[in-house]
Amino acid sequence: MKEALETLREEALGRLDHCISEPEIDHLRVEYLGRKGKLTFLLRGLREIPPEERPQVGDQLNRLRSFLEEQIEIRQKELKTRAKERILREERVDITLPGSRWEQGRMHPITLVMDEIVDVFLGMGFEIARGPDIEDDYHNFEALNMPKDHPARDMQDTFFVSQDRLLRTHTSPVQVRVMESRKPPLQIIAPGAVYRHDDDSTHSPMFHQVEGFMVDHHIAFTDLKGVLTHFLRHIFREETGVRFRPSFFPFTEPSAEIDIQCLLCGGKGLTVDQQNCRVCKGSGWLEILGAGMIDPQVFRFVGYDPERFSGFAFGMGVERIAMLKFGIDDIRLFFQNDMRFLRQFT
Ligand code: 2U9
Repeated sequence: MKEALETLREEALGRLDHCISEPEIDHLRVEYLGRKGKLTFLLRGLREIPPEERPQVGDQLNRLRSFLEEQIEIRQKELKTRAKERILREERVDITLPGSRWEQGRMHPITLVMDEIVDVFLGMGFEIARGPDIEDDYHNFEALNMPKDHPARDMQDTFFVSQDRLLRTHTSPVQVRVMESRKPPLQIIAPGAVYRHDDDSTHSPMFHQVEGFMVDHHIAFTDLKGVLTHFLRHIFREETGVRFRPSFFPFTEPSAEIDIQCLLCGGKGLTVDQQNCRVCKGSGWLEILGAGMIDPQVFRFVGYDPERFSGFAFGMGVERIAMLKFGIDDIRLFFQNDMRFLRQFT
C-alpha cells in the first residue's frame, strides 16, 4: 500500500506539472480526488489490510489527499498569474504616444451664408417664419395658384410622401400659412430646406431657400426694387450692378428675375485673354433672385382682399449664392462633409 501511495503521488505531481490550462487541472482533480478517482479507489482497498494497520494507512491516504489538493491549488494560482501577466504584456498600451485629435467644429458654409442673408432682412424689419418640411398639396401648390393640371407643377419634380403629402419644393407654403393666420401689415422671410428631384453639379435633391414677402396697403414694385437692391448690395459689393428682367411665376404678377453683374469678370463677359468668362458664360450677368407682385388669386386663397392689399414676394437659392460668393463649381461639395473643403470657410 505504501508503494502504491508513493507511485500515485509521483504520477499525480508529474501530470500536474504538465497541466497548462484550468480545464486540464479540473480534469486531473476529478481523475485523482473525485468520487471515482484513483485515491478514492485506494481508500476502498483499506478493507483488505489488517485492522491494526488501517489507522496508519488511513492517515497516509488523508495526508496524500490534502497534499494533492494543496499542490493543485498552487498550480492553479500559478497558471492564473501567468495568464494575467500575458494579458498585461500583450495588451500593453503606450500611454506616452500622442492621441488623435478631433478637429474643432465650425459653421457650415451654407449656415454662414444663410445667416448673412437673414441678417440683412432682419435689419430691414423682416420677421422669420418657419414651417414643416412635409407639406400638403394645398399649401405647396394649390394656394400658390398652381391647380392640379397647371403646367407650372412640371417645373418642380416633387418627392411625394403619400397621395396628398410631399416634401416641400419651396418655402412658399410657410408664407401661405402666415397669411392664413395673420393680417397685414406683414414683412416675413421663410428660410429653410426644400426638396426637388434633381441631382447634378448645380442641383441637389435637398437645398436651402430664403423666400420672403411684404404685404400692406399700397405696396408697389418700387418697394420690391428698393428692398432687393439693398439686399444684393449688402451681400455682394456696394457698387454691384443690379438688373431686373421680366419673367413669369404662377404666384406673382408681374414677375421678375434679378441679376447682378458677374463677380468674376465685373460684367465684361470676357477674361483678360478675350475668352468667354467661365462664371457668367460671357453674358456679364448672374441670376440671383426671383420676385414679383403677389398674384391677386393668391390673396383670395388666404382670405385677403386684393382691392385693399398689395405686396411683393421673392425667393433665392442659398447654395447658388454661396457658390457664387466662394467660387465653388459643384454643389455636391456642400454635402460630402470633407473637412478639407469645410475648414476653408470662416
Ligand atoms: C407667396 C406668394 C409668392 C416667392 C417667390 C420666386 C419668385 C423665385 C426661386 C429662386 C431660385 C426659387 O430657389 S429657387 O429655385 N424663387 O423665383 N419665389 S417669387 O413667391 C411667393 C411666395 C409665397 C404666398
